[in-house]
Amino acid sequence: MSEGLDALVVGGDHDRVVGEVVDVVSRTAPEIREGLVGRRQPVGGEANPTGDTQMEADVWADDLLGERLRAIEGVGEYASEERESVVDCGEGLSVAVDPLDGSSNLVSNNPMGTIFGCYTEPIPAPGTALVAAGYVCFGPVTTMVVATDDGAAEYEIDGGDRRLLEGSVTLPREPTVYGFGGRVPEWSPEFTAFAREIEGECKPRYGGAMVADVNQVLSYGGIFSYPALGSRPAGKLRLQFEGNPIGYVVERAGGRSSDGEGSLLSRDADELHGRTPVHVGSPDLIDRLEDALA
Ligand code: AHM
Ligand code: MG
Repeated sequence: MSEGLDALVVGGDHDRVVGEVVDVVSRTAPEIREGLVGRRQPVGGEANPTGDTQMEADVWADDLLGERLRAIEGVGEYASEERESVVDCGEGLSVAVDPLDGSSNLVSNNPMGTIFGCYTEPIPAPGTALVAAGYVCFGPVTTMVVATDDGAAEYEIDGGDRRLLEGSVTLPREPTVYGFGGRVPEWSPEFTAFAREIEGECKPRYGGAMVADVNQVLSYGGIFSYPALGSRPAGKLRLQFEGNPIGYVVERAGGRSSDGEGSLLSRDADELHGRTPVHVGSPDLIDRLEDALA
């Protein structure tokens, strides 16, 4: 296992499996990055199981990660945002992946990421069953944040190597940036009123890829939300592949996550592709948001 991860204890028998999952995701990241060339168009205009446009790179990255993660002894299930159903592969941890989060940014060549979560229960599972989660951020350089119950660490990925940047990622207390998804007329009056307050306190930074938008909240402090919308009362983002893993990472970095009422991690997991409003960031701002929405 690379430098730094051993500082993050997963516990029990899960250490080795989580370590291998992290290794596979980080070793595959440079290949995914290179393989994006020539795969930036939609797959014959088709939609993925949740109705969004599937890009050629989405399918390709899912195949690559799926094949490698399923081969790990101790991975019992593989689930992906790009697949209709969960793939059973034996006994062990259930791994949920969003192979290319924010892949609509392929068209405009903006940042994207890969998200993963390791659950101790069959998927769909609640966030309380996560023992590790993380993401790769394909920005100007490739970085990775990995969280376990012990905390969060950030790495730079250079070729096949994962180099530790920060062994204890901590969300800055002072809020600086915000990014809110969806069209403003679709927001509830309560969320709109909260957004007006935040606009006076922080700088807008919304890029259309949650991984990159959350990564800057972890870097500078602030808040990211994809709220409930008039046309989508459950919001856009999926609990298994996006809300839970990102909520887990932010909480382990000292922030808070919320579905508008309480931690994303305590939300019931009823459907594989179920959606949820997602709010993550500095604890004070998430407290204020929950008060505003109450
Ligand atoms: P995807 O996983 O299919 O790429 O969709 C999720 C992405 C998130 O990364 C991002 O926060 C959101 O969709 C952006 O949506 P919008 O285009 O409505 O701003
Ligand atoms: Mg996504």
